[in-house]
Amino acid sequence: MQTVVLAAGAGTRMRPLTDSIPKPMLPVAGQPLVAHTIERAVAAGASRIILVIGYESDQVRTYFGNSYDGVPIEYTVQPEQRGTADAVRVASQALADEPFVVLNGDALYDIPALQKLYQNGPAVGSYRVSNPSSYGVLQTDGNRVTGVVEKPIDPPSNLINTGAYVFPAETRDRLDVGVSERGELELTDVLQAVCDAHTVTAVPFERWLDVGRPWELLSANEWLSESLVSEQAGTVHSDATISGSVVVADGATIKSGVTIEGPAYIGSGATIGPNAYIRGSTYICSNAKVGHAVEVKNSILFEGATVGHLSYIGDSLIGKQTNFGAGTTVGNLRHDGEPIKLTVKGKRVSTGRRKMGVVCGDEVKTGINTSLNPGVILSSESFTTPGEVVTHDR
Ligand code: TTP
Repeated sequence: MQTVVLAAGAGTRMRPLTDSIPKPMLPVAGQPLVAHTIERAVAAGASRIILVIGYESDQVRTYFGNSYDGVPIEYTVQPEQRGTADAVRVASQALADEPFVVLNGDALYDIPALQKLYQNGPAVGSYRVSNPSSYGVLQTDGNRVTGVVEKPIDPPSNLINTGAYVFPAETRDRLDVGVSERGELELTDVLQAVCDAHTVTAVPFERWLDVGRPWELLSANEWLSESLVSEQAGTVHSDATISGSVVVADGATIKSGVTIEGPAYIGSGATIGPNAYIRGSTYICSNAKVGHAVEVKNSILFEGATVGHLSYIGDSLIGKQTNFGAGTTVGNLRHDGEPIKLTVKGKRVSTGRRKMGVVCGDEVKTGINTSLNPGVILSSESFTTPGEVVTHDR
């Protein structure tokens, strides 16, 4: 079935990680986030992908080209991010007069449920949560969706909208919606109109993740690392110890005395060791370097990031071309055991995680023996002085 994947957003809640990378291209378990969404769509029955792009769109085009796994990819550009209904309206010009699927390009869906969704249109993917009030909540009558309410104080169900839809062909005539309370043209208003005119089925997802904020990128990496299949295309020293599912991509080098406990993905051109320790859902992107006596746990080191000597990095996101000085240590746990908070668009937000380290933009430089407190955000091109203890964002 023809499938629209929404990937035009600027990803402002992900900053500084999205300073130079569009959110759909953020690295997760060996490939960009939206590649996982597309891979899942293809496994579920997508016959053609229409990718809506906008912010830093060239990076998306360059990565995918004209197809993914034999399925053609076409691009439509949404010039201004006016909302999800507007994004689908832009894509609708490329749609054939047939039912179509819409997926959020920054969401991950479990494949069996996505397959069911493709086979049961008109449909919307639902996910059961204990705190529905902060989401779009589905009104249901048995399996039938009768409506959707945004962030209700008194939610009509525990089923939230996952941003996965199968729409009837005539929905293309319903995409001109009014501006919502939050000032956007929203697909949920389209969904409401479709629910009024058709029988729309709720298809429950067992697993679903909306990747909007930095710690959700870590969660995405944890989830998708579960299905990594070991591969050793790169060079692995005979004195290195590798266990669990570990991908050593072509051109990667694992030096003497390194221990890697998978799942882990070591990208092409990356160098690990000597004597480094990598563990727990870690993705070392291409051309990144992890040197002597460095431990990296449950983290993503973006392209070209370097942690040269005597450092600890836990539960962290380290931006492109960042350089950590020798002895840089990341704190990832509060002594009172409370969940770590992070600042998102100026507001302190609980990550819900007991373990969370730091979020670093591009080209950050830390001085030797820098200590970074849990939940600290370092903006792109910022630096710390030798011996500094960083307790606040910069
Ligand atoms: P959001 O996560 O709501 O928006 P965003 O990606 O711009 O992120 P942020 O709020 O942090 O700035 O978007 C949901 C999905 O819809 C996501 O895959 C991006 C896509 N989208 C578009 O394609 N066009 C749009 O105009 C908007 C608002 C979102």
